[in-house]
Amino acid sequence: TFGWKRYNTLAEIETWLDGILEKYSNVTEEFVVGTSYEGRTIRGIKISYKEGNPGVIIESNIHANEWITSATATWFINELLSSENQVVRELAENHDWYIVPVLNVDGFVYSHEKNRMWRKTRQPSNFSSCIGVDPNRNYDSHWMQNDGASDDPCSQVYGGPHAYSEPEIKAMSEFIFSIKDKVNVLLAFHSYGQVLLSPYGHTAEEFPENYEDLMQVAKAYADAVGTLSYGSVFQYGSVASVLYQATGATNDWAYEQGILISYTIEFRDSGNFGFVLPPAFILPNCEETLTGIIALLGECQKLG
Ligand code: 0X9
Ligand code: ZN
Ligand code: ZN
Repeated sequence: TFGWKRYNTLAEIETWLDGILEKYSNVTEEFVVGTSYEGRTIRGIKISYKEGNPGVIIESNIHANEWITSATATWFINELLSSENQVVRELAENHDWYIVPVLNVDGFVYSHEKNRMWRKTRQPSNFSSCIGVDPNRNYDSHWMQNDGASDDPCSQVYGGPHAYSEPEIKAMSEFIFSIKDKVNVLLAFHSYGQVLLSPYGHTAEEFPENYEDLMQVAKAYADAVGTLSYGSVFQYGSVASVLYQATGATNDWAYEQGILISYTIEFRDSGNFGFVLPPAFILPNCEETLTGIIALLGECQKLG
C-alpha cells in the first residue's frame, strides 16, 4: 500500500491521488497536463484555499529515475492538506499550488518495470534505435545551443529532434504558459546533488537581472535545511556556473516566461547512493524540502 517508507509505482501514486482529490475535494482540483507518448494521462493537483493567492508550480519526476522527487512531491501534497502545524497551514493556505508529481510518466513506469536507471522519455527516434529524449533539454529555451545538450539520440542528454518534440514537454509548457500570470515561483524537483540551481543554464557569463534576489532566496532554503539535525548541506548558484551548461530545461524556460523565482532543486544525496536513494531517506528528504520551501517562500515575501 501507498506510503513513504518505500517508493510507489505510478499506479499506486494515481490511486492515492484519487483518494486525496476525494477526501479534500473542497480545496483541491485535478488538472490534466496532457497525454504522454505512450498514451498515459499526465495528472496534476491544484490546491487552493482561497482565490487569488500567488501561485507556485512544482514539476516533479521529469527525469524518470529520480524517484525521490515524486515521493517528496506526494508527501508535500499530503502535508499541505493535512498538517496541523501553524506554519504549514499558512504555507498551504496562502499560496495556490499546482503540483505535477510525475511528469515523465512513461519513463517512470519503465524505470519501475525494466530499467531502474532510465532517465529520458520513451518516444523512439527517426534517426536511431536509441529511445527517448532528455525532457529537461526539450523546452524551447536556448534549445541545443552552447553544448547545453546532445544531438545524439543515444545520449542521456539528447535534446530531441526539435524543441517540444516530446508530448510531455509540449503539454507541460502549454500548461505553465496558461497559468503563468498567476504564478511567481516554479520549483523543478530533481535529484541528486543537494543544490538549488537558478537560471541561466545556457551560459555562465551572464546572470539573470534578479540574480541577487534568486541567491538570497536560495540561501534562505539552504540555511533552513542546515538548521535541521540531519546536517544536509545545500549549495546554490546558477546552473551553468555551479553545475554545467544545460539548455532547454524547465526552470530556464519558465524564467523566460516571466516566472522570475525559478529553480531546479537537486535533492539528496551528494553522491553516495545517487539516483538510487534508499527508502529510509525518503522522509528525511521530505522534511528538509518542506522546511526549505517554507523558508524560500518566506524570503520571497520579503522581496515584496
Ligand atoms: O541535468 C539536468 O537536467 C539536471 N540535473 S540532473 O542530475 N537531475 O539530471 C540539472 C538541470 C538544471 N539545468 C537548467 N536549469 N538549465
Ligand atoms: Zn517531432
Ligand atoms: Zn533530473
